[in-house]
Amino acid sequence: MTRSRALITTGAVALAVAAVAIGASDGPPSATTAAGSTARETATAGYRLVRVSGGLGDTLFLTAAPGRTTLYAVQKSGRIRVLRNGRPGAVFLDVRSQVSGGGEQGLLGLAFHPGFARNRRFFVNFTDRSGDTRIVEYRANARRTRAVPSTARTVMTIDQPYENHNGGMIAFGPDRKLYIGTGDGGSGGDPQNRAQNLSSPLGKILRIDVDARRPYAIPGNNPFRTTRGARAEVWHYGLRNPWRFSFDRVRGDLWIGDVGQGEVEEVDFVRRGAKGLNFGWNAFEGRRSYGGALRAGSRPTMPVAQYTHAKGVSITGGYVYRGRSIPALRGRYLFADWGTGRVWSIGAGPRPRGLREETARLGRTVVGATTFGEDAKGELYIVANGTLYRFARR
Ligand SMILES: [Ca+2]
Ligand SMILES: [Ca+2]
Repeated sequence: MTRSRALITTGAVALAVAAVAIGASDGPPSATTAAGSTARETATAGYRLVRVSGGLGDTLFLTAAPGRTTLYAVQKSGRIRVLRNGRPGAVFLDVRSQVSGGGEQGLLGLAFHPGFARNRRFFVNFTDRSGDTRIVEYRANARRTRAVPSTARTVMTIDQPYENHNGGMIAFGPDRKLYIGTGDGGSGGDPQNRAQNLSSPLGKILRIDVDARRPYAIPGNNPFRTTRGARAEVWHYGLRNPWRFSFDRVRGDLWIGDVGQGEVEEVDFVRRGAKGLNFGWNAFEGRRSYGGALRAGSRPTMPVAQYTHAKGVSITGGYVYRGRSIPALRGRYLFADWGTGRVWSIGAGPRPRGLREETARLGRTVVGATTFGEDAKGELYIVANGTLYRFARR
């Protein structure tokens, strides 16, 4: 059975990210798992998850604009809403008429330019009516309360061979370049071996410069810029469907949650500035051999953490906690499983270590966790089944 991340809208707003059996029945898992408590884990440690509000509908990303306290909720069906007291308020952007709405399709990503306060630029990632990936730039109005539709400018279009595995994360790195996570294109098992093929933009993390030239320039130090037959945008490769990556706001390291095929969910780690890494898919699923051929002459970078489908279904990568309110979580990368709602953390640093499950300490699971969110102060949130939670001191 093949599994992938799917985003399934049921009814008007309910969102589910399903373990999909491709070619079989698609749907959310029928059972949830209770908090993964063990004898060593107690609820006495100093943090918990506080429910902030419900009503976030099909929100699958949450972020703040640089220097602003406002949180923005990205909704799969095509709108970005400004959160007011944790609830969706004013519409910042509406591209509902432009997006496709299949299981893993829709409005999938948002990145504010680091200079947003001055230049009002931001970028979105969505699948268009043809099912292809589009990165589009907009500018906000002078008060920065909503996008100006007439400023839309397509930065990049990526043909999608299948409906699933569209990646979707976009984020500016500490180097002010725009990073774009693409899935392997879809189906199951990466049948055309795109993730290991540098001539395909799929199964990659791409890196572009949106300041030097329009629509974008290739940064001079991209690793495959002069490699024959390679897409010059490629920064890392060998990914299956990176459902959320993030940069450690203190160290600048890159963390990737890569959704597994049928058995293994993984966390990948890249020290700041390292480039051209091959994360192994589809030769490896996690640390297990999967059977595909590695790109000739390359070596795989193995995950720094993984778990099997005994404990989860589909990883949702998070952030390194760099907020002030929870000392016990400071400097730890948090991630969750969409299907079972378990939460884990691992210590950030030059060599990540100390993987531990946090579910029991948090006192609850977060089944349906579509995304983490990091606010301007580095405090962290989770959105699960349309409900917003905040990590808080106990
Ligand atoms: Ca696809
Ligand atoms: Ca891998």
